[in-house]
Amino acid sequence: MSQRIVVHHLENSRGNRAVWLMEELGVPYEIKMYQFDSFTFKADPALKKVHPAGKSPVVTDSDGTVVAESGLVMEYFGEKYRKTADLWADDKKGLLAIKYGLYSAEANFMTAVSMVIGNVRARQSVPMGVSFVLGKLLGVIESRWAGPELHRWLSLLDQQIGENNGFCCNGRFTVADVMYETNIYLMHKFTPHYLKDYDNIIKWYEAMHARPAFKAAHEKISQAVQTQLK
Ligand SMILES: N[C@@H](CCC(=O)N[C@@H](CS)C(=O)NCC(=O)O)C(=O)O
Repeated sequence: MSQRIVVHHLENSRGNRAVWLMEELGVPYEIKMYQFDSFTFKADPALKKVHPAGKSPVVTDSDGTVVAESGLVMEYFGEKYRKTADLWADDKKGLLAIKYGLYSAEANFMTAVSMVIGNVRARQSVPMGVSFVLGKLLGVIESRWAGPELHRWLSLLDQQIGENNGFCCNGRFTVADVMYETNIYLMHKFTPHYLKDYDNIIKWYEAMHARPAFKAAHEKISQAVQTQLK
């Protein structure tokens, strides 16, 4: 069986990573759009027919292989196309650095991002009467645990970028940059004040968004939303 790669993408989701990756790799692919349920914020159950986790991103390769988890999508396709697009590494040190990026972006780092954003949004949405007490409690969680934890990962990323020629690792653009962009995008959108002291991250983030492949990915996602969801 040989067909095009299909990126199964939920609107406004980590699925952006997979589309951007395809553009950087320069391979033929198509986007199949799915929607979040506006009440439960869960994905369209149709995604479970592609992979039982039912989450985005999930990618069907041209031979029918299904790859779920954004980190694994980066690894599988980065490795597969390493000869035609240099987003991967062949040496042990380089591979470890890339894989560290793939694991850490979705593990502790994303947990801290979710905690802080969830906390800030919860404080904004609690009803007036309970907001004082609940707000205080959430504020303590953020200032004592989630905030410092997030700063730990932001400091480390900022340092990595400073030591790697303006990229996340290996002194050049790799799949790890694609992965971390979503973390910073979320911070930028919901809690930008957290980023203000991280000059390397801010410069890197702007450079990522200026990449032709990044722009092309977002253009294709907009077209897919228009043609498939509206
Ligand atoms: N660790 C997974 C997370 C995937 C994930 O949680 N995706 C969200 C969108 S950003 C999703 O599909 N949510 C819908 C749902 O949970 O039903 C990855 O990196 O791919």
